[in-house]
Amino acid sequence: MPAVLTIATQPYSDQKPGTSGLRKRVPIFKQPHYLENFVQSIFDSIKPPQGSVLVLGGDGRYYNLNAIQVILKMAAANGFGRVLVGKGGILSTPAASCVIRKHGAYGGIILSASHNPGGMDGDFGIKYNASNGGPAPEKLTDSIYEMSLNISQYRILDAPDIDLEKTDEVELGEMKVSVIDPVADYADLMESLFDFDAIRDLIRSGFRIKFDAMHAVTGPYAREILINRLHAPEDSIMNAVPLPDFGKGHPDPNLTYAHELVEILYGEDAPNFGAASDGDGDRNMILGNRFFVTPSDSLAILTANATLVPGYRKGLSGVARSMPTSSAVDRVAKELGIPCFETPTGWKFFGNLMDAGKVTLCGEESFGTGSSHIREKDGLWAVLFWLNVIASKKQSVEEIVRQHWSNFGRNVYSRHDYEAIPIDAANSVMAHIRKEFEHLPGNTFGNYRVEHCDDFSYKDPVDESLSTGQGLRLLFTDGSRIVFRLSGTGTEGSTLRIYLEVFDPAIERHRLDAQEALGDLIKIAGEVSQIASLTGRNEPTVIT
Ligand code: VG1
Ligand code: CO
Repeated sequence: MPAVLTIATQPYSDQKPGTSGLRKRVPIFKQPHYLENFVQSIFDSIKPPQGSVLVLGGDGRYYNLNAIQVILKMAAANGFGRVLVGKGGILSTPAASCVIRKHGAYGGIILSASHNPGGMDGDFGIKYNASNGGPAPEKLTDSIYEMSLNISQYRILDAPDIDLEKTDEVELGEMKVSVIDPVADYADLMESLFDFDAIRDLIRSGFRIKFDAMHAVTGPYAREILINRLHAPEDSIMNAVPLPDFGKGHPDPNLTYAHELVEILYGEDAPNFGAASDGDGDRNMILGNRFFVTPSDSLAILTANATLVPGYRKGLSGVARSMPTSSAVDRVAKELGIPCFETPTGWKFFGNLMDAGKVTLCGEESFGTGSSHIREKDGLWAVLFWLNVIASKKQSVEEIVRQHWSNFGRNVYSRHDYEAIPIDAANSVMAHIRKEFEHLPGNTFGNYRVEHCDDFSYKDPVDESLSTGQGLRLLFTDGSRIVFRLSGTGTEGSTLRIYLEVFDPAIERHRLDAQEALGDLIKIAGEVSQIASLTGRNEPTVIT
């Protein structure tokens, strides 16, 4: 029997999990005991009962396999009875959530830095998901951080690496390791929710789709679901082989980073439908022929059409969106007579609402949409939902969106990101805005009158926990909004996000370009934040 080693270690001071787990550059993760410290801090916080089951996998980026071998040996030395690990070390974030729930695991560790670039000099990340399949709540991430600041030793089994390349069951000390097919459980779940016959008919009728896996984790999932099960032609998927550096790309499905797909959908002989997902498979971008669907609209449209999909035929118990997400879905919820919750950014806040049966669908402006089928956002699920709605309504993406706008009005929306600003400069912008907020209520900027300013805080309606400092909101009397927020997922300097929203009830103006329609708000945001003078930046890095 291999021996359990107890290794002495020193704490690091920078292991505070952000919006979704601990995300750092690879060289930081490679420091002595850095990964081990964090993993031991997770185990010391969750205190797994002897014999518990753990799910383990990642998005295939550089360092994924090294980390998995370490975590397996640490799990064996910390009393786990079994680990379910994806073959090749692969598990998308939604698939991991699915596997945790289906197999009644105590929890799961997902190795991913999501949409951040990978490779030797790229980013790496690790997050813990609880037995409901969802991201660790703040209480738990705080405890993990606390443990990491006080750690003095970790436990690991002295054993050789195991073979992750074939599905098999092997022993690691007293623990069992099941190397599982990373796709099967997830694909079965999708088939149970959506009308695969109708989608197959749609594709057989000549409806052309293009899915860009961006050389990240969704490649094998898209192949099994879209090609093998839905019989889409081979050229319906692109960049479908996961690579450790994502082919040097930035696996972030938006108009800037998924430009290869965007060019195809806006080019000659474009397909009818385009979609992309991110590094770990939880995000989605939806495109029609020469048409972009904003994620906030997508959430509203899926909500309005949910009963067309078998898995949601009985209706929704409620919906939720993160605070910066546009209020398009609020209008739909009102019409359907169901509750709509507004949570802070990040998926961890949706879990309690779903566990309590209060919401069925939820989403974020950052290309994240999902439902209570798991406890993470889910990229391919959103793609299949759209395909199911299209198959049922027999309309194009653009027709569906325009009809939605004429029924509900349009929440014109955009996010401007200023990436990698020096931390001090970003903090001074936020401090400046806070100060401005003291005297802004009642002021007018052209046609816009400020109704209210605050720093968003949220009291969880289920466990009553309070989360403060979740974004500076500038709310106008006509329902328009500007939100300023610092990212919790970047690894270089600070990323400042500015979220802009106006409501446009008039169908005639719906052809206006979003940046044009938001022009006044963009100016107000610049004036209130003084971002140009405080950071030297005149333009956002990314506009979505
Ligand atoms: C970003 C998004 C947020 C999302 C988070 C994780 O966070 O804005 O909506 O939940 O990424 O997404 P931030 O703190 O950088 O704004 V992912 O695909 O990591 O799982
Ligand atoms: Co992601």
